[in-house]
Amino acid sequence: MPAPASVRPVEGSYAISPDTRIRVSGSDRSARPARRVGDYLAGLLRPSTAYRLPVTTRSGDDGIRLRLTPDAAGARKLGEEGYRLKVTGRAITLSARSSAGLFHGVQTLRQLLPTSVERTTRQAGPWRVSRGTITDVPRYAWRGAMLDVSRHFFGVDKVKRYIDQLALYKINTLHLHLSDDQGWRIAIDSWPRLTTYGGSTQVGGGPGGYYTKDDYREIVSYAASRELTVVPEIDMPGHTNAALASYAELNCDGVAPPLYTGTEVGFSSLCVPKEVTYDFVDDVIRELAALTPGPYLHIGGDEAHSTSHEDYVAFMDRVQPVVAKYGKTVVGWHQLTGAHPAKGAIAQYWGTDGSEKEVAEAAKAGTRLVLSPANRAYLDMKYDANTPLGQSWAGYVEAKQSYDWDPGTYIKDAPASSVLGVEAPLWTETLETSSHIEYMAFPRLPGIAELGWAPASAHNWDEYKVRVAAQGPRWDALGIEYYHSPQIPWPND
Ligand code: TNX
Repeated sequence: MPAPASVRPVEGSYAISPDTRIRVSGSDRSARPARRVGDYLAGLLRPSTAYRLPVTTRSGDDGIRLRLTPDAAGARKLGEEGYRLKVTGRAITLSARSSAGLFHGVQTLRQLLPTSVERTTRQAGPWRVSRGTITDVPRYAWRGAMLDVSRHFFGVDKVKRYIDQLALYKINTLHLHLSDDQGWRIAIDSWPRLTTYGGSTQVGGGPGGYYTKDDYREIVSYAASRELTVVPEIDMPGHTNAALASYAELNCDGVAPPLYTGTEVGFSSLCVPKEVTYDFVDDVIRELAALTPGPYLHIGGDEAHSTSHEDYVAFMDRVQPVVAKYGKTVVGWHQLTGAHPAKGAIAQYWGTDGSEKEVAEAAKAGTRLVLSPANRAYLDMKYDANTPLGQSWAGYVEAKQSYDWDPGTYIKDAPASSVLGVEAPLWTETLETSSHIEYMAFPRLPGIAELGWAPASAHNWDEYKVRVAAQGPRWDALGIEYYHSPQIPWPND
């Protein structure tokens, strides 16, 4: 899970034993990326197997071999993130062109082992892996998950926990919704009140919180260690009450509104005609870009109901070049396509039927699309009327509804080549803890991950539901409290 592109099974198995070594190829320096993945794999396997599993650069034809082969004949087709996993009676050989490919291959290897491998105490084994060859490449380059840390704040450890869960299903993009009406969550040195005041509460009036720059760097580097790129979002010009409350001069009337702890949307706007607005935006984007090794910066742009259309267009015309000036590619919610998306911009679609003409037109003109249809990919939608958490404005989204659509043909009249990938957003108006996150994300998240990774030809609900069911015991072992969807034949239910 997600379904691999190609699997060729062979009779028999390889058994990981107390003597197994993890061999990483290459001389010291060139072996470094493979060694990182080797260390990560050893860290996963040691607690439950209680084997030593030394990671070594000494070559050999046995053990678990991680090979970085960027230029090998035949490796080309593995692309940036693909891998080949070959299991014989004597060795497990994982090859890829990049550490990302090796890392994704390790996630596959994990799933080939008994679910008890996920436990953190010593388990019985044996640790057998079926023989055969898996050759696997993703369908899409952007396989994302978004976490809204504004409506409720989630600290570094909770974000890391979610990152580990995303990595299981080869998600490679973590979009953090860092600002909204209810809270500003990332320290900006030139506008300190954004966090000290604007970050001091959340939905329901709790204490909120924010990331210092060091906290944020820690998230970015942890994500990188799991081969995820962080895409930071500052939502503008709407969804800005926390900023407007922190600095009176950002308001057209010069009066700071109170902090906001409710869940209405669409009532706030930066002041488009004021010059100070662009000083503010420039400072925020400059500081955020400096914290961002990835290529993307998300500027929001949704639900700007308190900004006139004319102002919205003027604002986006001025702000997109600022993102480019600081070396980043613009991402915006799909309302950006109603303005003038910059060359190379990415629009994130969150509608519910793919019929918006301006989205298709922008796609034809070169805007790339990330698909997050709210009635499919929104992890904060209730599963059914009885779901205790979440919202239902886009309807109920059960597991099948979430999985059963095709990103390649979803937006009417958009070229399939404009689709960069998929993303599962998790808005947190009603969510406060890691268990809340997990209950909403599982089992839907792996379904969206599969739409992003598996070839379209593998798409089949009846087969998918059996494969996702098999993940349940793994989630139990990992301490993930998932929703036991009645549509899925869980083995333990
Ligand atoms: C719509 S989706 C929003 C968010 C809410 C979400 C709740 C989008 C771009 N805007 O502000 O949190 O619905 O489901």
